[in-house]
Amino acid sequence: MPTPFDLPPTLREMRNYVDGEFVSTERRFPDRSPLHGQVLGMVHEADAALVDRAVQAARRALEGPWGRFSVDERARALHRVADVIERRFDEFIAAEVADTGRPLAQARALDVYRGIVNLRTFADLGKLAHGDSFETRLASGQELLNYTVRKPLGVVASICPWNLPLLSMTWKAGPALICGNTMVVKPSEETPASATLLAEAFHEAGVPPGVFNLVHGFGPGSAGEAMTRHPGVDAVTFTGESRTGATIMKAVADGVKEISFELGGKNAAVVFADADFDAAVEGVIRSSFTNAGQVCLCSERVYVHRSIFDRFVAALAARTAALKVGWPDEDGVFMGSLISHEHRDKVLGYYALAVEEGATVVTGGGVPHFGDARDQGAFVQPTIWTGLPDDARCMREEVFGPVCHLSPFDDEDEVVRRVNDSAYGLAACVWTSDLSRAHRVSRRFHVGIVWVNTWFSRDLRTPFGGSKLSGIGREGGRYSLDFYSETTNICVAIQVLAAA
Ligand code: NAD
Ligand code: 6OD
Repeated sequence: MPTPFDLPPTLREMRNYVDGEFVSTERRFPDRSPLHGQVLGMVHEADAALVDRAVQAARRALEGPWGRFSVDERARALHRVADVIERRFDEFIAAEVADTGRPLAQARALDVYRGIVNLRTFADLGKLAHGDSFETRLASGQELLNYTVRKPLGVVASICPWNLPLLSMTWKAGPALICGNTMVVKPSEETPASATLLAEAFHEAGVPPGVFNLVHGFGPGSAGEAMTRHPGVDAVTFTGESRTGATIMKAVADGVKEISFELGGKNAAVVFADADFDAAVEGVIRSSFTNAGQVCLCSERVYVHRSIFDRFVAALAARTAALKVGWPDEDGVFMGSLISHEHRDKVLGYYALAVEEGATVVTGGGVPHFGDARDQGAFVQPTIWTGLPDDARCMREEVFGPVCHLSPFDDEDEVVRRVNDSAYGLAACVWTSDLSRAHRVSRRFHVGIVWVNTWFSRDLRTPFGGSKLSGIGREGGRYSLDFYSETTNICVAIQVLAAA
């Protein structure tokens, strides 16, 4: 068996990064491996006083050097950070894999790669941000020129989840910083490692102190809550569970802060009878089981046309049972562990609940037994259910594990209604070879993102986000630039009229 993954020695103590310095604290918590349950390193928890120092440093940087940088200078700084990540690629991979237990190949192709691409994309897009201008003639004859200017929102608090740690942090830091904001960033308590390396990358790239501050800790009663309640924070960008979003919304209400929320999902995939069968099977494998189902965009509800239902269930089950689960560096491994043993208990709780609710477990439904050290890891089997009614809890609540339920459907109106019958509204997938149908049903789904005959990849200039419990607002491309900017309209009289 290969050696269980550990953090690089430099990450045995993970400190906060405030005002350009790495800051130790008295209070520390362990970062545990989901692969073997042992402590990987100690994390220095920020208290409210350190969060306050971070917010004040961010405010000084906003009014100081960063505030005076041109957009070109900010873009160059972000490119330098991306260069450092590229140079230290293997350390970032090691950090991401040790914290999450995911396959090395995924960390390479998705997590760390997107960390670099996010920063570069927004560095370049920021230079294209522009405003509006309107010329107006009033009934009085008065002519006006209106034009808008973009300014930073100010100090942005960014609270991130554990499922795609580096991707989420850079997805927010790229646009926030290119728009001239400064930041206080909190990674999930489950994934402090790549965040600590990201702070090192900002330091090494020579980004001025206070522009990017990192605080470690938890939510309630810890750094997360202190960030949302701090009066010096101007905006909060949060990705995580819908329930946490509701708590944060209440915390920021008194300060009437700007918010952007990317929250949970209970996404559907719809397979029509005319779909390319094999492509749809592979597509559902990817959309249901990538990252062990711990992607907000994963399909947990799959609706398959009745005429191909039995064949599809059999094909998907055979493919699923053959998926390799194991250590991050095993040949051909598709799925690593879940994020933690606690999360495994939650997922296994849903596996048991589904059976109580009357599901047929087509494949999986438990933990794999390896008979070696992998039995210490937070692994679960990829799982397929059938037979649940649409109102079962397992059909309505986000499991956030490698599981999907397959239901048959008979016609288009019915399936659109069932897809939309959800408290969430993040994403959907459609598998069909009928182009008209693809366009027709896609626009009827109450979600922020629809993929047709594919899943996950998209152009980063497009809007990303969800409706209903899945979030508020859109990020991506100009949508991010708009969220992270304060827009002022300036209205100028072309002629100064006495009575105007
Ligand atoms: P979570 O809500 O438990 O935690 C997210 C972050 O919020 C963590 O950093 C946590 O410490 C912090 N936090 C928790 N309580 C807080 C509080 N009261 N005040 C301030 N901060 C607080 O989410 P998670 O378990 O880390 O992530 C998984 C969830 O995130 C899933 O529901 C998933 O669907 C969702 N998610 C959504 C998207 C999206 O783009 N829509 C992307 C990734 C993850
Ligand atoms: O692809 C992205 O840009 C993105 N923010 C993905 C988030 C996935 C959620 O788990």
